[in-house]
Amino acid sequence: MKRRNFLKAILATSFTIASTASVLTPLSALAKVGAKNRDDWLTTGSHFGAFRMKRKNGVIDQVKPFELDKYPTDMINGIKGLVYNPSRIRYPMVRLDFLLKGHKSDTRQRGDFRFVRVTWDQALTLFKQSLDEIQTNYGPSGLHAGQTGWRATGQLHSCTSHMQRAVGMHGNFVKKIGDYSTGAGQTILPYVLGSTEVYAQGTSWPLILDNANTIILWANDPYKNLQVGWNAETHESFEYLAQLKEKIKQGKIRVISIDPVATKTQNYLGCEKIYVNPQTDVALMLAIAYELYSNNLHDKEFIKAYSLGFDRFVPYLTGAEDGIAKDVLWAEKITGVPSDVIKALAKTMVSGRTQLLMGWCIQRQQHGEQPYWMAAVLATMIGQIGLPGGGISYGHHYSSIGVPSSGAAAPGAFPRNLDEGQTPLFNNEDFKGASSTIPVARWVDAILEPGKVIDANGAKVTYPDIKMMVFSGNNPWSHHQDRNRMKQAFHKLECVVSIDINWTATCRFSDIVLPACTTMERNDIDIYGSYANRGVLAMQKMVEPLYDSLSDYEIFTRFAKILGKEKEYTRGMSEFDWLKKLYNDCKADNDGKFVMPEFEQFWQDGYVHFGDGEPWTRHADFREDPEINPLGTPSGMIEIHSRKIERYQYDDCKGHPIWMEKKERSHGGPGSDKHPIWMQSCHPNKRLHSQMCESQEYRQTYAIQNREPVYLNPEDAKHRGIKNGDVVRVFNDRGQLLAGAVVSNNFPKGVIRIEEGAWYGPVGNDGSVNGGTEIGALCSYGDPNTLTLDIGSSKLAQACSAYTCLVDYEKFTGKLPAVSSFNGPLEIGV
Ligand SMILES: Nc1nc2c(c(=O)[nH]1)N[C@H]1C(S)=C(S)[C@@H](COP(=O)(O)OP(=O)(O)OC[C@H]3O[C@@H](n4cnc5c(=O)[nH]c(N)nc54)[C@H](O)[C@@H]3O)O[C@H]1N2
Ligand SMILES: Nc1nc2c(c(=O)[nH]1)N[C@H]1C(S)=C(S)[C@@H](COP(=O)(O)OP(=O)(O)OC[C@H]3O[C@@H](n4cnc5c(=O)[nH]c(N)nc54)[C@H](O)[C@@H]3O)O[C@H]1N2
Ligand SMILES: [Mo]
Repeated sequence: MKRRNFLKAILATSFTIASTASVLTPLSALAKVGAKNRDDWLTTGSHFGAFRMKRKNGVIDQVKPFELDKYPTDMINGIKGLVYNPSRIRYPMVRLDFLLKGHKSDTRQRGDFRFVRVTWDQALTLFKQSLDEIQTNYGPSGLHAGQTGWRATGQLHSCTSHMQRAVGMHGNFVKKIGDYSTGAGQTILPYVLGSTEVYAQGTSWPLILDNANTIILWANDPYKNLQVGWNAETHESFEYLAQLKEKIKQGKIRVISIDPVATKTQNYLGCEKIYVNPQTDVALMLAIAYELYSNNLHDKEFIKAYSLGFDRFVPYLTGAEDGIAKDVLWAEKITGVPSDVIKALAKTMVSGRTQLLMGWCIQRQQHGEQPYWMAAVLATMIGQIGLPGGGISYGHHYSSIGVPSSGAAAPGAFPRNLDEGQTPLFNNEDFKGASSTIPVARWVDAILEPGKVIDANGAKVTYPDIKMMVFSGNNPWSHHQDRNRMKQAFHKLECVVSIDINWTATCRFSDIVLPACTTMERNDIDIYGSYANRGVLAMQKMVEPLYDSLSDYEIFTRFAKILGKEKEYTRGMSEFDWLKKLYNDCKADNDGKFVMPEFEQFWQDGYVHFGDGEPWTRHADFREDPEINPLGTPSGMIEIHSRKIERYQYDDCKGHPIWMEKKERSHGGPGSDKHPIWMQSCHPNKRLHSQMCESQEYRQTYAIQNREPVYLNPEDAKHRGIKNGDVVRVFNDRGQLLAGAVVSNNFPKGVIRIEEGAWYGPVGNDGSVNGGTEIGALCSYGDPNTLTLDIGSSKLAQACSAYTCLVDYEKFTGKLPAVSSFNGPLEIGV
């Protein structure tokens, strides 16, 4: 059938389901799509680190870590599977009913996985027509294309930028503020310490190792989480963790990890551990503060010289205000930490130099602002902020923070926004009274309750009436909370577009799906070592894009052409023109400071090294002179009490940090009589969120009966008749999933872990893929966000609260459905 008659014909024909997912093309058949023969080692980079790769017969054959990477992650073994796997999107595809009825389609069919193959031209034209329809009927408040996520590394092809620039050339759209990672933390800390802190470079590891007597790892698992980075990761932090391990062994540094579970870092370092009941850290911090205060161990000089509002906080601490002293006995009941342990911990913190290293997990829960604020109060009372090896950090588990930066200028990126003077086709800025920016994790709320006014960070946000969403470089059907609520919201959307490499659940619940290629199928450059900024890395194409996939640059160049704006989009430059420009701009910025060869030489070498950086202490300048170097807070001081926040008059974020009960909490908290188990959905040890779940062979290194592992406490599991390797049904009133049991002493009673990023694979009661549309459908693989709670952290940050989540579980005894997550759609033939 001629392609141009395709759409007409499709409207006239009845459909049969041709086959479930196409069979994976054997590697040998892919050989013919290989790039021109260059079978020497090529260089590329990824969130997982930099690699050298070698082809054989046009197929990626060997992958080895970059020479400078002394601590490569095990995930290197999953890299090849990112390119070759059955989840790859092969062609542009359109959901069957959307192809038939466009914006009047039956949106309840979304998720039934029936898609039709179309040409790139057809897909991009449909995409543009949908945008036309939305802009015409609703204006920019009807379109949300503002979500971001862990798009692949690379300064040129960074896919979300491409999508937003191109869609922005068509018209304006709703955007987001904040992120899922640190939503609560990055909102509260500017009030307290004057910057987000979470994304700031921290005190250098060498200074911490030389000066700290005690390191507190609070909700922090760096040994797991430093395997990946925002840019190509160098893994230098692992050298410092190795030194730390040695120092612990020699008795030179004490490391105390405060965490409900035994973490990978604890097991690696062999450090001390304090178990705390989930979500109760603020109570523990308050009791430490009470100990310090009542024993006169707090640093009164420092508090006076560098902070504001301690006097407003003390009446709450002592109970003068509410009749409850936040003492160790009070905290013991809530936290499960024995009073003598709290007392000893308080004493330890003020004897010698103490470095607090906070993880991010405890602010991804209801009232997640509070532990971050209270930790800053504690650090202020200890009085070592601004000293090497003392004070507080909120980032040493992330992207090389703490590794001294080279100080070089990093290469810039392809522009996300329109160039100066460019205007969109639909030049309309009328959001009809709704907000044009909404808190990142509240978009599902907005779809469900358009027009609703909420509080957010001292302002009012009016939810726009979102009718269309475009996703690129993020996977909301992995990262967002409460799948069944998302299904309800998606029923209300007229059109959803996804640009991705793989058939993620987000694509499954979309109408137009566009295949992007991986970084191994295009040329790019990246910063080597996020915060370390160790150099510039060439990302050299290994193979041509598989199937019909294209680079994000090419996808949106073609799209811009349909808009009549190709030149505006590309500035008339090719992929290599851009790479040269980004490189040469960086070279000019570093002129006279860092030597960079000509582009051609760099491309041949694959790398430019900037050298090591200088050790540095966070907040040292503030400590040195708080008047000349004030913090960015309203007062320039550390704000233990914030007048600004107090003036907002929020019931869930007051003028100073307080302990508040959670909506759901295990260990005797609300909801625990019905669903007694706390589910933590921590970041995966062998993935980056949902990325690499598709890497088939590698997934088998951890999957249990093809399912995502659920980590269980031995006693709890035994009580439920469950042993290692069983399939378990985990459930609450929001949803249900299957997962494979791993019984482990690392997990205490009342706590389970299912790592986020496990691919959602809903099935109907009969096990069918189509049945995945049902509200309450069973997830066949084990996506924890089938169960999580979708509420804002508080009126302040309105951030993701995924860790406020109770569940129960049982041995699964029904007929085991096949996993529906990985094989792509049911392709409809005509
Ligand atoms: N329950 C629970 N939920 C969580 C969390 C949690 O701890 N618990 N953590 C939250 C946090 S901190 C985060 S950061 C988010 C992460 O959420 P996301 O950033 O959405 O997660 P990823 O799985 O990395 O999604 C990236 C998507 O981009 C696609 N992609 C990668 N490279 C390219 C490319 O070159 N082109 C195109 N077009 N697409 C590409 C990938 O295939 C993938 O589908 O999850 C959040 N959700
Ligand atoms: N391998 C790998 N590394 C990653 C990522 C990945 O996907 N894979 N993602 C990256 C991203 S985007 C982010 S945002 C960071 C996430 O960084 P974090 O959010 O810090 O990481 P998590 O591992 O989810 O959680 C850290 C620790 O917090 C503990 N914890 C959870 N709840 C509580 C609590 O109530 N109290 C206490 N005391 N402890 C608690 C957990 O048990 C866990 O050991 O990781 C980054 N690094
Ligand atoms: Mo994150």
